[in-house]
Amino acid sequence: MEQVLNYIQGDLRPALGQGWLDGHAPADGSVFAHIADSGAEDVDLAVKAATSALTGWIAMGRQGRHDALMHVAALVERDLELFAQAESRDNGKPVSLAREVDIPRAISNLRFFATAILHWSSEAHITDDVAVNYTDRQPVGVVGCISPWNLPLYLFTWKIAPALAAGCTVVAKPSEITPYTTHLLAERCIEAGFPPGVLNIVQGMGGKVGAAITAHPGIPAISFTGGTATGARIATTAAPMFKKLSLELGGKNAVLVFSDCDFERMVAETVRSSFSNQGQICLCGSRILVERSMYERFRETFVARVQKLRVGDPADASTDIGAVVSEAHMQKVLGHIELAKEEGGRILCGGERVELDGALAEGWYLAPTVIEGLGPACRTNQEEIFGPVVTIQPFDSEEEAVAMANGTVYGLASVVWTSDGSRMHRVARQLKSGIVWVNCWMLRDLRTPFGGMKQSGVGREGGEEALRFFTEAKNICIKI
Ligand code: TXE
Repeated sequence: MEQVLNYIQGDLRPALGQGWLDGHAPADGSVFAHIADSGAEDVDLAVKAATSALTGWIAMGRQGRHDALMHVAALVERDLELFAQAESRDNGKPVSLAREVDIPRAISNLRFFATAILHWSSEAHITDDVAVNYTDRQPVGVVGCISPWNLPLYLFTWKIAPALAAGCTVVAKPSEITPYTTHLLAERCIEAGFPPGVLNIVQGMGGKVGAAITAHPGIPAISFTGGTATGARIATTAAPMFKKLSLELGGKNAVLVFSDCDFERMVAETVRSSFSNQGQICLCGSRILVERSMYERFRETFVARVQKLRVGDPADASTDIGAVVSEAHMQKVLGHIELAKEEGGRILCGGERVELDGALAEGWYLAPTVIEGLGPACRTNQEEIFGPVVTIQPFDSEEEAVAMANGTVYGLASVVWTSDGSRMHRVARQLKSGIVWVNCWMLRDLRTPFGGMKQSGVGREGGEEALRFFTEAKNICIKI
């Protein structure tokens, strides 16, 4: 049995309490690893290590931190195939996706922020002939980074890279459901001679490790990605302690399809935005709104394409849809499909578990599911499902489409398909979401602000936004 250990003060070690959790392979339901089941005492050890490493890490300067991060990135790139296989086994995603998206983007995150810190500068404000003000941005200190299971190494590095580049030291917690590649990362940090204590990874349950990070008085800032309910719990603990908080939470993203769009491109991308990573990306479009004049054509073409997607072994290069992340999550998604039926939804395709043969018979597979016949206010169109399930709804006017898109408690991302240049801007500006993609999806530039409105989150990640989050701005005013 493989072991997923804590990485504290530069060493790999089991939890102080010696407890272990099971690590499952969604492809076949087997247990392949034991994960350190850590607690508050392990977090405390990690905070002590991070606190003593802080001064030395800052003293290494931007160039030193850049070099250290680039070294780790190079080792991950050297072992890209190993990381991709491991991510696929732990998460159930097709290995092709891990190879083409997850791991390359994790490497890009490390390199992007390692380089960004070299170019980053701060402001000066000249107060007439009276004074000079300049903004000094110093690292916040020891920060907590808590990440989810859907894009394990990708979202983990999205947080730790800017924190480390900015000069913070880190106590990080990956999801207990998909921790394996962070263990591999820790091994690469050791190989690279990364300074001990600068990055600490504490494995284990959210309610224990995550809660201990959130409540620890030695951690003044928390960056979290995960469910909205967990985000609310973290905010409840952190707010009275006046911690800085960055929360990237759930979504119920709308795709607005206008009849003047490029139909072929739109359908191909909408299949992708619906079902990539088994629909387990916070940016997936789960409510597809289609202008009525194109609705029938869209439905026929879209459903036919979705039915062609191959659900199968994540290790197989021809697989489009792998396994969902856990049995509990599969049951949750199936529960949402039952609810949709009770609400009067018609299942146009999918709607059930897929049972594969042989060694994969116990795996957690779901058929990509398209549902129609539900209004915007029902629970199916309001609650995040986070699986391979989308609804389609017709609309009659631009105003109605915008109102439907904005009509949930979430506001993470939206997608607009149109060829009308004026409409692109008009609609994009009215949508209440932190990200609007026009005629594309998941096209990412790491310099752009990333995050959600309403219950999709607080704060922004990405580029300078992330570097600002991990630093405290101090204005220094000098009288001339
Ligand atoms: O998230 P959780 P899960 C959404 C999606 C999904 C739901 C649950 O709707 O179905 O969240 O997913 C840690 N204090 N998203 O179970 O529980 C936990 O261990 C501190 C959206 O993964 O929020 C993990 O490391 N931390 C999303 C991380 O929080 C706690 C991506 C996320 O876990 C904690 C994934 C606590 N009390 C899921 N409880 C997105 N927006 O990208 C748990 N954790």
